[in-house]
Amino acid sequence: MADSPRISVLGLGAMGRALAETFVKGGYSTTVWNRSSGKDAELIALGAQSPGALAAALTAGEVIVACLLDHASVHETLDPVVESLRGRILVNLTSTRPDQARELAEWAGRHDIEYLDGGIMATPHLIGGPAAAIYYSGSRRAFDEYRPVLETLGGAEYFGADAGNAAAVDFALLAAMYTMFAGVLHGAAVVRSVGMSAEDFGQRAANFLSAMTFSLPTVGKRVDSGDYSDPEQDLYFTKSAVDAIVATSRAAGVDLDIIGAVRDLIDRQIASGHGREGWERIFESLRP
Ligand code: FVH
Repeated sequence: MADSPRISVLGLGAMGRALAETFVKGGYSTTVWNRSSGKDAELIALGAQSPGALAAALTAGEVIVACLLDHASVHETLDPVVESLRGRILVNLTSTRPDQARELAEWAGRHDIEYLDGGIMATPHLIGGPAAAIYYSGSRRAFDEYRPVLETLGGAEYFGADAGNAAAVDFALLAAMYTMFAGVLHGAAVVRSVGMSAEDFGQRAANFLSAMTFSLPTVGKRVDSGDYSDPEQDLYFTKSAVDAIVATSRAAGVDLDIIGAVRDLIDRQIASGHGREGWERIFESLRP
């Protein structure tokens, strides 16, 4: 594409390769670099440049997209070549914690590098398609100017100048995902006692949970209001259900760590005198 920004992608793991391939196929002049050799062959065949030396890959790009293992590997890679980054846009799609994203933004600022931090909410095969979303925070100017580049990879959403914001939202969603998946595995352990396979249970859980998640924004609205009166389901009701689930799990010989944690959150709110209020009030136990 004439006049479109030249992109350099650092890191050719599963995700970096998907990002680079999407840029090449999107018509961008794309240069790639990876710590170890041999991961660039398919990209070169598609039309990417791969000069070998990191400094050469950096100077080839106006926008530098880093997708490395972790925060430490970003510093390990970029610290020795920081002068080659001066005046460029660094889009860091490596998964980092919010404090690490802020540290990188501060480091970038000291070296005259414009910084955008990104959290990828997709797996490699989704990149470039409608199901891919990437959350960004940091330089608003860079996000606005390079938005078409970012949107090549998937939906692009901006979460503010604080570079740590995107990582906070990313990790909050991952917290929701991991606890939900752990809950499904708890259920799979329970149904093994009645001879159901985990695969069979997994399909039922997918159907049931998909049907239930419609209510999540309403749950969130109630939490935001801080008003848990007039509930659809109060904490006493929820306690009787969860106590029965705990007893069923115990009888099936299943560890109670996961469901017991939910019961404890409910019990704390009831002990504080909120039994007649909505079950969503367990949110208040999570942020004492
Ligand atoms: N894959 C996914 O589904 C997830 C989706 C959500 C976001 N993550 C994050 O993306 C980062 C990269 O993930 P990845 O899947 O590409 O990971 P790998 O295939 O393991 O590739 C890792 C690349 O990082 C290079 N690398 C590792 N350590 C160093 C280092 N010290 N210095 C320079 N490069 C390093 C590694 O190079 P090599 O081992 O091939 O030489 C790979 O290019 C990650 O933050 C995910 O959390 C992906």
